[in-house]
Amino acid sequence: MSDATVDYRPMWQALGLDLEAHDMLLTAIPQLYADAYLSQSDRPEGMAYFDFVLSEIHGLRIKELQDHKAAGGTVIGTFCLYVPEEIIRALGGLAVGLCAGAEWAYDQVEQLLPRNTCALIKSAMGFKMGKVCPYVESADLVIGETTCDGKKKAYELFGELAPVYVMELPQMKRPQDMSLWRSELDRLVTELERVSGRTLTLEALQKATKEVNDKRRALQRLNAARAARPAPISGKDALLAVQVAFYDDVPRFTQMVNRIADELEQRVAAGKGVAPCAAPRVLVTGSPMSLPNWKVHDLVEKAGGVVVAEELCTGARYYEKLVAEDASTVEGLLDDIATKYLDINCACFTPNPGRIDDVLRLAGQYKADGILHYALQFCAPYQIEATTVERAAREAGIPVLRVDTDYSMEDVGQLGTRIEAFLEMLQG
Ligand code: BJ8
Repeated sequence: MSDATVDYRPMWQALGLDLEAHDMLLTAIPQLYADAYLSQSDRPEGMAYFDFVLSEIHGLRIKELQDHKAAGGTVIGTFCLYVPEEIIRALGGLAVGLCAGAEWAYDQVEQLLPRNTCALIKSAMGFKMGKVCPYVESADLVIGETTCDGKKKAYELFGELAPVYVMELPQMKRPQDMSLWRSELDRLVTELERVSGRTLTLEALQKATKEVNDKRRALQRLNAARAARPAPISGKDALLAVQVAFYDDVPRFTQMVNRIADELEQRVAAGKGVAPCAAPRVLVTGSPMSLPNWKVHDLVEKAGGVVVAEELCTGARYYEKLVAEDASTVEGLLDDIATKYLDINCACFTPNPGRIDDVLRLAGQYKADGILHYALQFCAPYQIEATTVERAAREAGIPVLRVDTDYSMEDVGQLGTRIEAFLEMLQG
């Protein structure tokens, strides 16, 4: 995962990484990536950018973060879609997603957290405790949020290992919840002003809002092309683009994704796809899939299906909604940011009818033949809400497969068999 011609080890050492353990991580990921990604045929040429980003994700990108800090900026770690990147950027911060998608140092983690904690939380804690994540080690501040009980409580322990600030996220969407949420944005501004030593200005917030909106617009374009039959890009590649959106330089990412979108639009016009027209089309919905978690997409696509959309935080929930750009005061723009973010439909909210609407709408828009509901084991919000999603989808006549899994590879054989049977049923 790094340019062999550049020696990043002094940088990793200065960040306090456990170099031996980190070497093991850097040896494992490229093989997994090659097996899942580089083995695909007919990939869009623009995906070469993402191959490069992945190869440098612990190298060049970390160097960029250090350069940014040396020039007076900050690096802010986040774990949730509700944390507004616009405010972080407007105060000279670079936001980096810290959710992790691989098992690491679970032996240490399980001394702090119960074994039956979701893989996302255990993994994030494991990357920190195992000292293998240069992103968390670069962070001047980690922003948590009161979403699910697991994360909420884990932040208390995480705060013993890194500087953590927790936003209070309401669990309902009534007017009084919006007032609370809006006041939380003011608290966040104060905290980020403290950490950065800067003052929030309208100009900086407008610029950051436009940049982040442009990133989302580029992802909207890329994903809109997936509605075509045949699909012009694999689900795995589209998932990767959103996963990388949480780490990459914003303007560069936007430019590269727009380039891929141009290519996909040409492919659609030419009727060129990555899977046959008859390949069963699957919408995936549920818990987030953080890098390098592409397990379910890989299984679906190796079994002959194609994932055409994700109702996930690493999918449509991330890029579909934009912040209104016309406010002329800081307060007004913060109101618009609050509105956009509270409109995300996470299963941590109750009730959460917007997610059901989103799932059905996306299934129609992307011509999905079936829905795969993916939940991490011990993720109560998504595991329980799966019942509501399944009921609504069946009423709409859309077949559903429920998959509860984790980051291990132990269930791959059994999952593969279930997915193959589901795809056969969709074709029959
Ligand atoms: S907006 S989905 S990123 S809270 S998988 S830790 S919910 S037990 S990550 Fe999430 Fe924000 Fe919602 Fe998205 Fe808990 Fe479930 Fe684990 Fe989860």
